[in-house]
Amino acid sequence: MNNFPKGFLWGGAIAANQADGAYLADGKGLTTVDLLPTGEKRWPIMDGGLQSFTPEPGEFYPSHDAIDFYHRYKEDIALFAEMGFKALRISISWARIFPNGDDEKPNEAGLQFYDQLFDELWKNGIEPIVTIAHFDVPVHLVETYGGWRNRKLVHLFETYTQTLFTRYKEKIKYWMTFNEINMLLHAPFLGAGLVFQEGENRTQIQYQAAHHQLVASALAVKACHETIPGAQIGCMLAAGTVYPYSCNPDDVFHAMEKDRESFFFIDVQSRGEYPGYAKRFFQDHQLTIEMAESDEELLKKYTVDYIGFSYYSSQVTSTDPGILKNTTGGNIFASIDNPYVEKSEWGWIIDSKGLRITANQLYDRYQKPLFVVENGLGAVDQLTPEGEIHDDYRINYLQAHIEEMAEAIKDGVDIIGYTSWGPIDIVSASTGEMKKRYGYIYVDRDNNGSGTLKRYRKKSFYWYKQVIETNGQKL
Ligand code: BGP
Repeated sequence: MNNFPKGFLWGGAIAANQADGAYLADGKGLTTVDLLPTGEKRWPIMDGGLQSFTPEPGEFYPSHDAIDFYHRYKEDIALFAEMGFKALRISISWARIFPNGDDEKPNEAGLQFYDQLFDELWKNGIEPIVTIAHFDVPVHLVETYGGWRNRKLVHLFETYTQTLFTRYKEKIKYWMTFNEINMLLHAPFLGAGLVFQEGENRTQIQYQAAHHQLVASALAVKACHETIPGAQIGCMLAAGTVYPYSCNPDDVFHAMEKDRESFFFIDVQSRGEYPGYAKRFFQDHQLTIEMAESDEELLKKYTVDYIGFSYYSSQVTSTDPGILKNTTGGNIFASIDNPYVEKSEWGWIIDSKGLRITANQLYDRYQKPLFVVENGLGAVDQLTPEGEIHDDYRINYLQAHIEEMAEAIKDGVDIIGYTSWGPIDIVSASTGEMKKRYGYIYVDRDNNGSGTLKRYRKKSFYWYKQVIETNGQKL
């Protein structure tokens, strides 16, 4: 018997830049993700390495239309409601509210869009969970201030968050500050609007930008608690425990260091101070983080209420260069092959037990409620002539992960909800592709932007409906 608590928040998670489209509608400004084409240029830009964004003929920008959730959200919410969703995690696009990021006044049309979206969700009995920043920084802030390397963004973000809390205080209880805050280290343009110039010390800039986001996050916690009594505001980590390749103590220590590279952010957001190992890292690498006088106090005082995290895979690491060279799986979840588990078509390790391990690790470390806000399998789906999709592989993945989440709950871990990633097919963040699908709902759109955008229920749609109906008893 699984023992998911009563009121467990079953649902799904999407992000504005991957679902909405309508990229310049109703006064929205351009964001960083709007500059990411599919194809070979995508990764160098996400990595902060490309300084020219001039489009080349024939380049395709998937975020510009995405799946047009902006205009079709009512139809999509009806489908989520049919599955029995208790919660939908969405993100607000900063540039819909402040088109340039530093405008004097917010864009009323943008604010109204979210009012309508939240009302529609509540009408359907679905609790909206809001991520305040999910990868899309207004381009103007990158061009004018250099993105999050500049402290000015802390204050601009404060204005943005305060605007949201004031406007939506009656509608939103669960907030999250920065999606996968540690992604700033792996995809700095995506995570923090960073573009590096020749010869710059990347690491220095990344940790300075991280400090700014950490302070901005603490200020958001403060404003949220002051504005909305009873609201919960969390952080969000791209989690996934790192295994040592061998029991060689060097490998074990290295795996711990890799884990800490991510935990660093949550140590600050949840425990309220820079950990000793980070201070040592800064010293060893001659990094100096500029802080304002009040920063340490702010970080200490305004820690998060819960820990949101995404879990897609675990990783394996080693200190042996001969073994390390067997690393595959792209830039974000690159890992040495793990012979005990399978891999996805994109080379991401599929390790359901890793979710139980990760959840236990996070709970041991922070002793705060956890929220699994992303999990899922990116796969290629085939639409049959009858309009069906037999995605048993997806069901198997999710089933195994939900089972391990149930085990973690039995271990005593406090988990408040599960919003699987991309309940409706959306644009892939890492590749910009449509063919990497996560949904219970298929969207007729291909990698080049063709397709009717029609929605189809996959086999997993009916499966997940039953999971929710039985509160996880029937998997
Ligand atoms: C996380 C992001 C999401 C999402 C997911 C799946 O890193 O928070 O935005 O897209 O990964 O990744 P992908 O779309 O690259 O398969």
